[in-house]
Amino acid sequence: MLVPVQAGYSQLVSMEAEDCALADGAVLAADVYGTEYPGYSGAGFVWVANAGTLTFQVSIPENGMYELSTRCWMYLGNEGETMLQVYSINGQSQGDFYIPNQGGWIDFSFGYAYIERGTATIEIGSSGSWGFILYDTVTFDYADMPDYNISSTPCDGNATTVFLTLVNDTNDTKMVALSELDKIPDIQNIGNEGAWWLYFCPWYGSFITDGTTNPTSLLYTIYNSQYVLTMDEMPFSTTTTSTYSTTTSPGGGTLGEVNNDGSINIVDALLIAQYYVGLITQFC
Ligand SMILES: [Ca+2]
Repeated sequence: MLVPVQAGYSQLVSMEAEDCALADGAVLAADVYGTEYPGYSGAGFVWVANAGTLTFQVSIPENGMYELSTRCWMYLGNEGETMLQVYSINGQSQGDFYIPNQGGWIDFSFGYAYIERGTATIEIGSSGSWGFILYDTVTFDYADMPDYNISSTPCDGNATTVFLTLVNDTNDTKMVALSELDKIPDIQNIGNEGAWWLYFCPWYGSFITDGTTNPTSLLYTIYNSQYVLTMDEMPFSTTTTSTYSTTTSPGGGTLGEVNNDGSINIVDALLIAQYYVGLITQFC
């Protein structure tokens, strides 16, 4: 069953952080060792020194993508430095998030997560968090995404979590890939969850041919998807690394040489792939 996700509902949760259940060292405060952090709302803020959790429960009305965000202040070190924070849904970590010190309160999004209908327990400051942060408010809402259709069959949530973690680790400045895998992610859920891996490379042999690890229908769908470039669609042979044949286009340029660096290589292929899925609109 496909369930459309729609933005525009009233916010599911919008609360003072200090109204969450606080544990493991998280405490309500109005200052930290006498230093004030003005501009908070409510009774104060939640001070998480080197450990502490904030927990709340939310009723998830339908399967879909949801977003957790917070107003917070990472107060340690110099501006620009970051501290790793983790949050979890129903006990499952949603990845590592490096919240920067920006010298004041900031609105920080923990990104999107696919959650199924029911009651979800959200925990901020889960195991692995470094702390040294203040939380003023917490917001949990439908993800503000286009009206994608969400498959009732979730893909590998761990794969999506890893993707988001890698993107966060590089401040979204590098592309990330599935260099090896057994099960190929569902292309619809890749789109739904925004986990746009640069490429995927499944193990060969029975992983492809047993009809179970990667069902034929999945292979057919993903290799024919408009969002997936297969090797035969590359502008050059991908089986040789020493010599490429080139073709001169009617306009005088060389087909496949999109960044004008004098050679046709994987960089051109990656640029074409980005262009194809709409991540860039021009090559130079
Ligand atoms: Ca507050």
